[in-house]
Amino acid sequence: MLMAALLSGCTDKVIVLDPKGPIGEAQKDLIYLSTILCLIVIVPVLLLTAWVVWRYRDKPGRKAAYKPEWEHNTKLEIIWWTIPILIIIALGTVTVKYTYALEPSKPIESEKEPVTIQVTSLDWKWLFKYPDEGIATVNYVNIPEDVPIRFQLTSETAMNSFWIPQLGGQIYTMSGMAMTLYLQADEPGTYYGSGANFTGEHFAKMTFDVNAMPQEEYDEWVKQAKASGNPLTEEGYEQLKIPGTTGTHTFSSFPKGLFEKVVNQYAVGGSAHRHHGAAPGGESESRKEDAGAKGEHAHTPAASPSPSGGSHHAGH
Ligand SMILES: [Cu+2]
Repeated sequence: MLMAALLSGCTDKVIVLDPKGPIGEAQKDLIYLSTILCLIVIVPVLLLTAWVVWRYRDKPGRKAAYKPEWEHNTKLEIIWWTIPILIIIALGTVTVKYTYALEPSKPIESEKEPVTIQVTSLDWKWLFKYPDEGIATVNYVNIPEDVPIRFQLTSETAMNSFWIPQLGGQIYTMSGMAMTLYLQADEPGTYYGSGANFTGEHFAKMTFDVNAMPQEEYDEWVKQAKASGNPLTEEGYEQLKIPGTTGTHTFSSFPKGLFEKVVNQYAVGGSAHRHHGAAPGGESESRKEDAGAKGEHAHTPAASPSPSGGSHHAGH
């Protein structure tokens, strides 16, 4: 609960427990379930601790038997082994089930086609690129409601963490690799987004609004953004890379392949491999159709001598 209180940030609501999408909803259920299972242990233990200390305290004229050699009681052993084993089995089952169900790169079931948004964390701003629409934004992101959003994420600089608490859990943005995260907003609204990983001086200013809106409104916004005549150029991107803060921006276009270029910038000869965040049950098949597939996960050759190299992932 203290955690929950801390996660609420500056609002009066605990936003993590007020989800507005299917992923956040499922994660809320998991938070409640595991909290309840833990409370089954914690509450009796704390109460018994206080009671035992009081009940068996030393006092003048005590008549309790003195049994320093006592060591075994079958009935007690059965009680305090069975209950934890059952709780661990329940907690384990639930966790495994949700871990697979909520795999970040697993597409959200929907009859609507997902919208792809490429996210890049910079010092200290967020760049969002819409490869299908050909537009880009800085420090805010508009999405259609009730449509799965496929976020592809990387970092131009230090590792950061992309988090929209009301839509779902955080995922890291890392330089030299791309992660995939599916989220969806079930209702229109403005949701708080943030960089949840300390990245230096103006880290606290790396917040952004996620505006979920009806499809027609979204389409209208895309049209307006395209017509705004404010392209993000190569030079413009170089400017964005300079550490500093900035407001929100809307770009009518962006350099083609910029996301892939950022992801592959440390890979010599563009040799890249991918596997992080692969959907359960077949990383290669299900990922092939991903846009920017080559950038899905690249490591520097120094760390990864062959594209299929095995052990270089220890540590993340
Ligand atoms: Cu990796």
